[in-house]
Amino acid sequence: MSAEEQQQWFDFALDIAKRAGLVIKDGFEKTKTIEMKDNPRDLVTDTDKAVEALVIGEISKTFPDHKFIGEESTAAGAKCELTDSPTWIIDPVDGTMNFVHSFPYTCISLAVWCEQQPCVAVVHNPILDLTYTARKDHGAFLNGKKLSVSLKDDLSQSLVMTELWCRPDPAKMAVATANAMKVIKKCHGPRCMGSAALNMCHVAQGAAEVYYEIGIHAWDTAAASLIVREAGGVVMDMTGGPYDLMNRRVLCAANLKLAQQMVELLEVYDEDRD
Ligand code: LIP
Repeated sequence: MSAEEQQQWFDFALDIAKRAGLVIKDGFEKTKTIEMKDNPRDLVTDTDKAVEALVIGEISKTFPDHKFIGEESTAAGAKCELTDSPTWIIDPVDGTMNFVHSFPYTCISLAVWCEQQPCVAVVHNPILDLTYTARKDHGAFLNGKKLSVSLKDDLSQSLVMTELWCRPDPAKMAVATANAMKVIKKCHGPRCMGSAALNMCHVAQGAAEVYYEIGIHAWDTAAASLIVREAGGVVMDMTGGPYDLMNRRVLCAANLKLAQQMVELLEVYDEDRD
């Protein structure tokens, strides 16, 4: 990837994210057409589908050789495969449950990965007008203001973000519940807001110190993982191993000391890879 390509991809990503944001905002207060995917809490709306179609359609016109990994395309049967080619990884509406309830914590998450590394990221919440951006080696920003993670490195003084939802598998539910109980006792406060991408962006801006979750997908973290790292934070697997875009879990923190405290605290389980 050249510097010119990175700038071109970033400019295009920011523009299409803002255009997609208008579609999300238009649908936000309206009655939604809602379908259930894998379980009663895994939802998709007409807006999710319309946004992904808009984004892929526009990108394909400008970058016909680029590849895509999209939440709704994958749900419709498209292959979820990351190659060395420039790949746009799209969550058209992250926090769909929030969108369905008109709870203003929802966003489009858009990343470009090249040679299997993130190089451009945009996470845009059109309801609260919050636009998180990053280009590899160029820092992370919120509405154009440079971001830096929190300086706290003591878990007992940290806000820890995660999501609490009912896992149909009792063994997985037991792990998630045990983790939540341990975190509640050890941290300053837990926060569950319904969007992985925005949770990670709050770590990047220093509003929270940690986010972890098992059960997310590549499109949930593909953009925000770059935003956290460019803001000085760490992104890794919950086992302490390297971040794995496709393994359905993530741990991000303001610093390695906090991340290590979380690795020692948390149990993990495996999900089928994306
Ligand atoms: C959501 C994630 C969230 C997770 C939800 C859901 P979606 O993504 O952002 O972290 O807990 O189950 O996966 O489905 O709204 O794009």
